[in-house]
Amino acid sequence: MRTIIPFHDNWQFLKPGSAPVPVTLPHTWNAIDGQDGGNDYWRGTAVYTKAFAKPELSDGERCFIEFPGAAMTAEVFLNGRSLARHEGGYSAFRADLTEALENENLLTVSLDNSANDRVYPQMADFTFYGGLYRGAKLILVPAEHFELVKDGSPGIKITPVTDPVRKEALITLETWQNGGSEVQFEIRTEEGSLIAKAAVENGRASVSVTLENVRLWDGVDDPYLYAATAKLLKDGVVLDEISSRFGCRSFRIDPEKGFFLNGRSYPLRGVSRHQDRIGLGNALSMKEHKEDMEVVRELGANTLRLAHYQHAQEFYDLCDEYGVIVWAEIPYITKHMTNGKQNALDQLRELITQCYNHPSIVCWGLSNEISASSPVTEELLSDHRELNALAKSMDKTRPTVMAHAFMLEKDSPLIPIADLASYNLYFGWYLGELEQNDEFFDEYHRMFPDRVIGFSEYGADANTAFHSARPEQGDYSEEYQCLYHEHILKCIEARPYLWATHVWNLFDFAADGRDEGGKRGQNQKGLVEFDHKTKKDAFYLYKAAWSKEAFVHLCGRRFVDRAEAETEIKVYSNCESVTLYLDGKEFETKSADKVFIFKVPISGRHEIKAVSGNLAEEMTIRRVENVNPAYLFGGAGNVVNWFDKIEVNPAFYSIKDKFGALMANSGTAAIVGRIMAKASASRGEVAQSAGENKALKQMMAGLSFESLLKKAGANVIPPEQIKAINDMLQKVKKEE
Ligand code: GCB
Repeated sequence: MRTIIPFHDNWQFLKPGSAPVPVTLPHTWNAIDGQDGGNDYWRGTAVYTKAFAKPELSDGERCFIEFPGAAMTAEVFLNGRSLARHEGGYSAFRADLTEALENENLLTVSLDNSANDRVYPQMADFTFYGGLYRGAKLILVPAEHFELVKDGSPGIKITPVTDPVRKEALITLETWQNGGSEVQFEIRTEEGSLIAKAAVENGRASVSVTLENVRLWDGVDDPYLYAATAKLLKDGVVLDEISSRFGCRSFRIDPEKGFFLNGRSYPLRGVSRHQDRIGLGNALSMKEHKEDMEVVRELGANTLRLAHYQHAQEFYDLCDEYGVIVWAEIPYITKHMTNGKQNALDQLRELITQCYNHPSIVCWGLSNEISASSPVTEELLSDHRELNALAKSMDKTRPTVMAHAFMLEKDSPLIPIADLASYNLYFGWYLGELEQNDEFFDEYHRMFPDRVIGFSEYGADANTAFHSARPEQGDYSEEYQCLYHEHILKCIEARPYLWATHVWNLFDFAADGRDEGGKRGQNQKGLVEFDHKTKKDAFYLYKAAWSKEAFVHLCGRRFVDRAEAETEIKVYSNCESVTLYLDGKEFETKSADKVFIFKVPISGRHEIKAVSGNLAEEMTIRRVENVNPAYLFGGAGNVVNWFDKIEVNPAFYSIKDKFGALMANSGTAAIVGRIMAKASASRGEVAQSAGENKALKQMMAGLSFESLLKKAGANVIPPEQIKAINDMLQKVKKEE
């Protein structure tokens, strides 16, 4: 039988040029500098060491070490002997320490998160934290044991094929081992136990059993989990034992009607998650995982895209337990690397091997926005074909998927390589108008009615310090984020063919290359702030759409100072009607679908209360003379009003002209080019490199320079500078 020994304490961490410090795992060395902006977090090779006494091993027992996540490239030494090397910071691996063990031991793990051209990710909009951020454990096993090393395998693979109508499932159980003669499988059901035995042949054992009267794993409504155990036997003696949970469910995806779970329509509506948190980096423990899941449950989402890499097993376990359907993926992202093919294949093989038994996972993501800064070449296509074939060879039960960048042509040969497609669209935030999201999907669906299409990312940044009575794209206000999501939610609800939709993102997360919207080092598209606690107003819009728990939420609680004689009070609720009270007196009752808007005259300080049945929320607002400058991104001056004041002579160039026209004139191209480079720099290196994308350039050419400037935001290009740019452009005469 095996013994698991947690191995988190008494490590020493050594970064070149610094003295060693004692650390407890999980640990990352970028918890602070990876979140504070500047794209200057330390990336290099650091070393973790741990001294330990030889664990007691009897009768040829072996000692393995497991690292559930070691970022990014790891080499493990015991007493100076190199025992394992692993490339990829998000999947687990194990090493057999036995042969190198002495009475007193020094374990050394050398970790490297520096830039290279081989290991994904190398370019992406998130911080590539380095460290032993998911802890470590020792596993002591008998000489003959279930597989531990190959691709970080759990040793057991469980494939349920479920017929939800007949309430029957054929369960195939397989194990791999280096010895023993027979494996005894046991499935615990509500009625008792089902036991089946299989002989070990060439290191593998396998049985298939039928479960009758099966209780389904039925999404958030009833995510019932079965437990299976495998015992490795020799001459009737149990040598090793492992177990895993599994769920019995079936699903299909229809290009017209979307996702079906266990035979019923089950539209997948949810959010994406990154694995980090302010102050902690990615060194999370079970406490943080559970807190994150509680937020998902409050929201009422029934799906999570666990982006952009393999997440912790603990988190997939929580998804299994709460019935949240998962899109799992590897970090083959943004930029294709000629030398990265093997690593992409390795990371996919490990993802599928390690995560196969989770009923929550329904698809394997091959790549994300890979065309954002790479042309779609034959090499890129062929890498995707190989990844797809690998996934198919390992898993006959789940489709493959890719998340595409909006500038990827709808008829690109990349799209049909995977079974499913989804697009990341940011019309209404980075550029373009909100309606373009609707148009985009309608056109795709018209062009390819037989293809499955989904909405893998959409979002708008919001800083809860910023507020506006006239919210505008690019102002980072909570109110614009609300308007943005109100539009997209309608877009989604009107398009049941979208097989899955995922808000980008549930939480603000670290992207050290970013410096925008009043915060350095963060992507602020979260519905919840980076503390994972402060919920932005837009959170409650989705809660109103998805949660069954009745509530009323008053928007604008942080928007205390109102400069208008009549202010808008918005309530998000899943109740049918909401009554607003002004200073204790009933003001108005409205019926609406999720979004209740009241126009309230104000003069001084007012108590606002929203009530539905016995649910109520209160807040205070007050009338002020001028807009509170602290509410405005960029501080002084309302950017929006400011733009309206610019007057131009149409015979000369101006910011009102199309970006393409300004770039076509050598006199204006230099001025405009420099400004756009500055704007994209504030959004990190992904935006900078995407700026080179041909399709993106074409799309931008058709937009007015003014609209691009607005989107860039006042912090990056202040109003005075825009005025100066316009003055310069106005000196260049247009040709007849
Ligand atoms: C994307 C990427 C994601 C970014 C997001 C953004 O398309 O897939 O990693 O964080 O856009 O916010 O720009």
